[in-house]
Amino acid sequence: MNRRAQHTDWDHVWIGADLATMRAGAEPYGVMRDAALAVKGERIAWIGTAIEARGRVGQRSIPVHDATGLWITPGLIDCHTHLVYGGNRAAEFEQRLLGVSYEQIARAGGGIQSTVEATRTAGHDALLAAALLRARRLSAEGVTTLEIKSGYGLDLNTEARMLTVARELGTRLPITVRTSFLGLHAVPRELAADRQAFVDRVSGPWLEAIASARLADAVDAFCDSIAFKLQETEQYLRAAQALRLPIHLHAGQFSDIGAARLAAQFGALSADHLEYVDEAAIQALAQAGTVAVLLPGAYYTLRQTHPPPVSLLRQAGVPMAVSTDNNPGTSPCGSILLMLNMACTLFGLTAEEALAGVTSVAAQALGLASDRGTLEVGKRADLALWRIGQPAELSYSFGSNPCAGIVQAGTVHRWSELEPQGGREQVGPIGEEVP
Ligand code: DI6
Ligand code: FE
Repeated sequence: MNRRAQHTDWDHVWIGADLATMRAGAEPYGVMRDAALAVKGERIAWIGTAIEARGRVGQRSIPVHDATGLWITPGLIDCHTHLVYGGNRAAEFEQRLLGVSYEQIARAGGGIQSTVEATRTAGHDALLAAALLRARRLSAEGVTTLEIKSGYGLDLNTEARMLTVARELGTRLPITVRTSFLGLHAVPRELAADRQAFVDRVSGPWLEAIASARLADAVDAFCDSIAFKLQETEQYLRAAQALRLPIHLHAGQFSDIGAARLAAQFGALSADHLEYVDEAAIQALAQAGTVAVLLPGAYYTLRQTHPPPVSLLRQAGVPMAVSTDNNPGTSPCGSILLMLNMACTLFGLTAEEALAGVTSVAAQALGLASDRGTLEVGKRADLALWRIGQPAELSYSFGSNPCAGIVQAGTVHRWSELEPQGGREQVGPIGEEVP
């Protein structure tokens, strides 16, 4: 019998850290100071005071990590990304700097269509290599769960390839990947003359094929003035509902055509963007328990001026998540921490709401709230370790990364391993084992 198992129920314990548990309760951020957290297998096994932990550990041979001076939060959750794609759109960025709008570019056949071309021609390996780099950067900032959408294939083969690559990322990195089939993102060129044929195909045979290959954990659609109409979206969501697939919806990014209300009607897990949404729809989202996913990176990139109605969402009790929306067109953003800052500075979230937006609420947006998103005994041992003096620093500073390491499903990963080049110097000890 394993000596460790003989002596204790713990595989690892971090002692002396301050915890931002993100549990709802009296303390902001669910803070516990001078605390300890123990892990057994993939789960959090115990949380208590540092003093109590030292007593329990005694002479036993448990890997004890001195976490003095560190903060521990739940592993971060980036709940809305389009991280798998070919090429990039730097040339369109240059056009937009000259005054051409995103909508003009899209209507002229650029935008999403140009990424579709690049994604269709990229093979599996090229897509995977590019996506690995992007995902590693997020991982180095404490991300342990990542949602990835398809939607740049617009044919069944390429959509399936995108989702396959997304799933594969989860086996290459210490990250849980949740996939969404973004069936309705844009109409492909070859069906431009017959939108309905495309919607029928996506909602019928394609959705069935994706579902039966278990490539998607959920579905998504882009329901907006420059994308798909309410009725088209409804047809797709009905088909998804019949297959019992959970629903996310791009709603109100450019205009309010009633997409948020549709999300609520379908009991969607999340309605995303929500710059343009009326009060009645906000009430409907609250009633439905649908999470509002705020995406300040896209708002910033498009230089939009109409932020989501955060105080109305807050008053109505709609939970707010925050995400990168990592995509080549409107949010070529590799930093979840920058999104925390922008959610506060551009949208008016509190620093605590922003952190909840990438932990407890982001878990809810993915239907994973009972499993992760807070530090609680029994939850998955996905942790992020930080060299900060208080949790608000995660939202306050930008352009720097205080992540010291992560623990994913109970396994410890140091920051240096997660750097894209694999070798940046490690800055100081991160809860090194104490003999
Ligand atoms: N909304 C967005 O911001 C992205 N997709 C969507 O539905 C943009 C995608 C792109 O421009 O490539
Ligand atoms: Fe998006």
